[in-house]
Amino acid sequence: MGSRASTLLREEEIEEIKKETGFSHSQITRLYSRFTSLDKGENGTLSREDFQRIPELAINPLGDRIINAFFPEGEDQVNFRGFMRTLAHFRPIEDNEKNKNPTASEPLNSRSNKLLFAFRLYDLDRDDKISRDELLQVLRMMVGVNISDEQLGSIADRTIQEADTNGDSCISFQEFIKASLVEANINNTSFNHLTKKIKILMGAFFINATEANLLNKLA
Ligand SMILES: [Ca+2]
Ligand SMILES: [Ca+2]
Repeated sequence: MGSRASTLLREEEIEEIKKETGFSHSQITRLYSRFTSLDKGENGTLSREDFQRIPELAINPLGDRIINAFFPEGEDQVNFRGFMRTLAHFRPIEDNEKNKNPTASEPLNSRSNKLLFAFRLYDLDRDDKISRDELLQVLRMMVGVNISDEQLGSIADRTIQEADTNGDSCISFQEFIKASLVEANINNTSFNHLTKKIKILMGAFFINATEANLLNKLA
């Protein structure tokens, strides 16, 4: 067993995390005990391997991408504070209303922060643009095996065409926001269910609906 002291969360830390993330006191203590149970090294941080033990992430087609999002660039450990900051993106948007604090900066679970989080799941090379290749990689993870490369390619092309307003064949964050706001106007029947999936994938809804499960599983 690890030392007891390292598994205690100080009251003032809870307050700070509460302010920063919008989680309630009881959610924070629950997630802390989940965090420590995942922390097999008992050193107050989680590694990628620790995350892979979360069943919800292990079966999620984007699990690796989501796990990646917990880690600051170039680091392979995340502490409880960072863990909570990332998880805060998964809180439903409507929770903001309950804990409204007019002096606070934009909450991590705001629509635009959720979209930025989703955007970064695509933008692997972090050049602030989603290339055709990056889009294809995610599509491949999401749609499974029954779609030919050719079909996937044309879905990627179409999605980029739709979203790309400055003609650089990539999707910037601004274009991503706009594309996520615009309701489906593609109505080609053979791609219908897939385009729906892509729309869901691209919007904040994706973070809300699919990934809220992650929070439920953890808390
Ligand atoms: Ca990129
Ligand atoms: Ca563009």
